[in-house]
Amino acid sequence: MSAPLRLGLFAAALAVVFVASALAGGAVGPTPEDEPPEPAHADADMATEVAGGHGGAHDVRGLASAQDGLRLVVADPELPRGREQRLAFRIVDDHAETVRHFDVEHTKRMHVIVARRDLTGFQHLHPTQRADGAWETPLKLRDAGSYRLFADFSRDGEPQTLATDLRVDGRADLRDLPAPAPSAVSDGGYDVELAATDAHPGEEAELRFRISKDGEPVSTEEYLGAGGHLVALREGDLAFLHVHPTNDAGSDEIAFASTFPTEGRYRLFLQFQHDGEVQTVAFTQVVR
Ligand SMILES: [Cu+2]
Repeated sequence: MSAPLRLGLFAAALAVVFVASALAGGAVGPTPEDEPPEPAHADADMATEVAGGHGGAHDVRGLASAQDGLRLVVADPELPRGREQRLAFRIVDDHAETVRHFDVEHTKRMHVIVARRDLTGFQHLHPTQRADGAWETPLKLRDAGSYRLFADFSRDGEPQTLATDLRVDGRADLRDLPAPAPSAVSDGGYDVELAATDAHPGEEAELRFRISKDGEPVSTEEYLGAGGHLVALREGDLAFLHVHPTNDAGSDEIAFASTFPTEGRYRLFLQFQHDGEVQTVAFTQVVR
């Protein structure tokens, strides 16, 4: 296939994903905004646009701390090991003013994803906004090493994912990415199967997860306006893909449409809710 044709197909695929997410976003309906401060917790939601809303084939998200006139600034990127600390950050514009207004996306105005560089230690948090516009959340990083912090939000209808590094001093015991496997167990003991998919760069792939516990199918509860939440991070540079669910809650199967931008290995972090508890489970996906 010629390069321009490939690029064209990829752009078309992106456009389809973007339209689908825009429709789904509209269907979420009224959501609590300016919610009272709540304890941040690792939870799921969402799902949206793959690789950004600007339609460019090279518009992979989460690789930069500044983009489109916005910048992510962390007050103190050094955290103690294994001890909860308050992490504070702000989004500033190109006049160095703190941005205060954000769109509600997946029922929240700010989503934070944290993962260590070796794709362990995944956390999904919802920080609270202070009166001065800064965001803060308690954060505990269990192991030493370099972590990636993603701030995922939408402003004036433009989805953005900015990222920067956090570090925990000490000797990091880095792990290899686990080999692809058809099943995995969530942190709360749910069995999750991923239907085999052939994923190719720039082509939409369907990711179908089936959930059970003690051999019985489990229907997921709605969480942050969706049946489940999936983040895909690319091995190596931790490029960020926020993937959209294609079915609702209330089924033992959660399906997502995802367009992986390049070959490589990706770590998929699925979150779903059952019995009021958010579950997290991870899979390795090869794209070639
Ligand atoms: Cu979130």
